[in-house]
Amino acid sequence: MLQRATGLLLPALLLACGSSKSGYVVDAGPEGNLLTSCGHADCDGDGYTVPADCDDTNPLINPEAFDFPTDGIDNDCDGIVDNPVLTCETIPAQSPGTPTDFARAADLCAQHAITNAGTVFDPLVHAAWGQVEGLGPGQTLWTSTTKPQQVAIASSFGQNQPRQGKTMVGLANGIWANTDPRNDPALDPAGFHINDACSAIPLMGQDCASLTNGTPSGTVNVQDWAELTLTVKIPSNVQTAVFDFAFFSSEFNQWWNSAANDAFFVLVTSKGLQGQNVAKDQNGLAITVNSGFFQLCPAPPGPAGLQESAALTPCVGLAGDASQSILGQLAGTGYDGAIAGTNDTVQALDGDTYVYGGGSGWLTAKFPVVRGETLEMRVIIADTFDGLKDSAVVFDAVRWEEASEGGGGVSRPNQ
Ligand SMILES: [Ca+2]
Ligand SMILES: [Ca+2]
Ligand SMILES: [Ca+2]
Ligand SMILES: [Ca+2]
Repeated sequence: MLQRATGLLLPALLLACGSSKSGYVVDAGPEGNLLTSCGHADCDGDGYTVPADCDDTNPLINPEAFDFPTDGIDNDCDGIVDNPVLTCETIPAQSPGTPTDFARAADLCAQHAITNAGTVFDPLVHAAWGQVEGLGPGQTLWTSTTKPQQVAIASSFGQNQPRQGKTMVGLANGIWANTDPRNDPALDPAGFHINDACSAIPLMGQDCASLTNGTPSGTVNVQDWAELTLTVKIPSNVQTAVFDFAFFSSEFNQWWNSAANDAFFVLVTSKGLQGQNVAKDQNGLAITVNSGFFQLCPAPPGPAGLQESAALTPCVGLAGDASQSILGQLAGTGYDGAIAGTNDTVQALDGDTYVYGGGSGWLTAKFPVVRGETLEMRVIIADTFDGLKDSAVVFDAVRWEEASEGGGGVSRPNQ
């Protein structure tokens, strides 16, 4: 085919086809313009030929691209410029649904255009429930699987609505949506635990430190594991993956600033990451009751006596931090300290009265990806130390950005 080449385009075109049999041939056109022709079928090297490739000069435009809805370009070559963003909830035939149903609830949707395989491009390659294995007491093999009662495709959680579409993923390290997560029993058999969770999961140094309140250690144990494992094909024009989540824990505030903190991880294995967590605070620690995003009021590290109800009364479960809208995001979740008919304080064994329950509020995580790569995301919530006092997470709106975000990170979206 013939293409009109500009001075800017020509070097790129020559480079793109330099290794081909014939490459671009450059001729003077009738008006003195430079005309180029490509001597083979896939001039931009994106694996697609005309007409499936509706722009064979641009490797970012092809049926495996995501059609960004505001750029005026038919990025995915389905013949429609700027397709509306799809949502793809499925109604499970049987509760709680398959891992694939959960991935669809998180908005990993088949797209529009037909690939070389003859199917619609689908960023969801595979979904599965995860588990963690280790040696428990007596050196017996122990496995904590994701149990059906720990997971839900949720249309709401308290007052929290899905960030995209009509449903979202709910995971808990106890029974999902229990009205009193403080008093939920452990789901794994009593006495079983993993003696070295950091190597069993596995977790890198900084991620392991999240489980041990900042002290790198291999001795922490975990229980009541819930994990949705997603294998994802990144669209051919995407350099940043994005998702939203909100974490809630009844460990707060009794177990604030201790190693008995539950944690949320999204561990990514890709061309650039080797199983590291991409949902972390500004200090690089996972989202736990000790992370920066959790302690919204007062600001970390908080005043002396934070463990006491008096210090937290204006912050959690009562007045809340209105500027962050967190109180509203706790209401009705079971993590808002408001057990029906009672107040939101609990007497601890040491006689202290503490406020229970809190959350991170909705957060947005971004991480760098390589265009067209296939990666694995392990979306995990787990108990640490023991299986008591639950935490929960909602996970939603997996989406893409064309530009590179550098190292990525977590931020609070505009409410
Ligand atoms: Ca092509
Ligand atoms: Ca192309
Ligand atoms: Ca399109
Ligand atoms: Ca577009």
